[in-house]
Amino acid sequence: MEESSAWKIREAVLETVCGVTSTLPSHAEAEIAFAGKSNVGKSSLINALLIRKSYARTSSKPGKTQTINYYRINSGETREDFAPDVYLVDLPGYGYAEVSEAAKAAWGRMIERYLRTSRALKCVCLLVDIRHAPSANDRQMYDWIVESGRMPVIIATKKDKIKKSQLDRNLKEIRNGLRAERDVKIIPFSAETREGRSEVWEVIAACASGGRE
Ligand SMILES: Nc1nc2c(ncn2[C@@H]2O[C@H](COP(=O)(O)OP(=O)(O)O)[C@@H](O)[C@H]2O)c(=O)[nH]1
Ligand SMILES: [Mg+2]
Repeated sequence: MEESSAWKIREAVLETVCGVTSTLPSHAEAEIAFAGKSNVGKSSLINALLIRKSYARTSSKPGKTQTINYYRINSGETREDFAPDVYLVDLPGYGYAEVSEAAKAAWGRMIERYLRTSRALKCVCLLVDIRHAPSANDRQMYDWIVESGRMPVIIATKKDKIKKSQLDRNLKEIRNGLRAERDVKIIPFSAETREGRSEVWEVIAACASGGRE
C-alpha cells in the first residue's frame, strides 16, 4: 500500500519553537499545521511523514510543554518524488485534565493568535482518534479552524486499532460530530502501517503549490 519511494525528503529541521509569548516566525513557504488533543498522534504523524522513528517527540504520557514547533522541510527539488518545501507546524495538544485553568486559557490564546495571524498558514489538519466520537474540545478546535478561514482537513488517527468493518461508521461519526461539510476531507491514517501517508502529503503539496485545495 505505502509508496516509500514518493515524497523523499532531503532535510527536515526543527527550526523554531514558540512559547506562549514568542513572536511567530514569518517566511514565504506555506505552513500546514497539525492540531488535536494530547496523545492523538500528532508527533507520530509528523514522524511518519518524515519517515523518522522519533524526530518529533512521541510519548505514551501527555506532554506538558505548550509550544508551537515548526519543522522546516527542505528538499530543494521540484521533482515529483520529492516533498515540497513547506513548514509542518506541530500545535500544542489539549485535553489533559490536570492542567490549570490559567494554563488552558494561555493555550487558547496561543492557538487563536496563531490561527488568526500566521500569514503562511494554508491548512490545518485536525487529528482525531478514529476509535472515538469527537469531544467538545475537538469541536471547538474545528470551529476555530473554520472561523479563521483556513482549510480544515480531518485526519482520523490510529486506524490500525479498528476493524475494517468499523471504518465507515466511525468516519461518519467523526464527520457528524465535528459538523464538517461534505467537501471536507477525512483521511484515515496509521502511524504504525503508514497508511494514509501519501494522502496527507498530497494535501500538503496542494497547499504548497498555492491553492487552498
Ligand atoms: N497503534 C497506534 N498507535 C499510535 C498511532 N499514532 C500514535 N500512536 C501512539 O499514541 C501515543 C501518543 O502519540 P503521540 O504521537 O506522542 O501523540 P501527540 O501527543 O498527539 O503528539 C504514542 O504511544 C504513540 O505510539 C497509530 O497510528 N497507531
Ligand atoms: Mg506530540
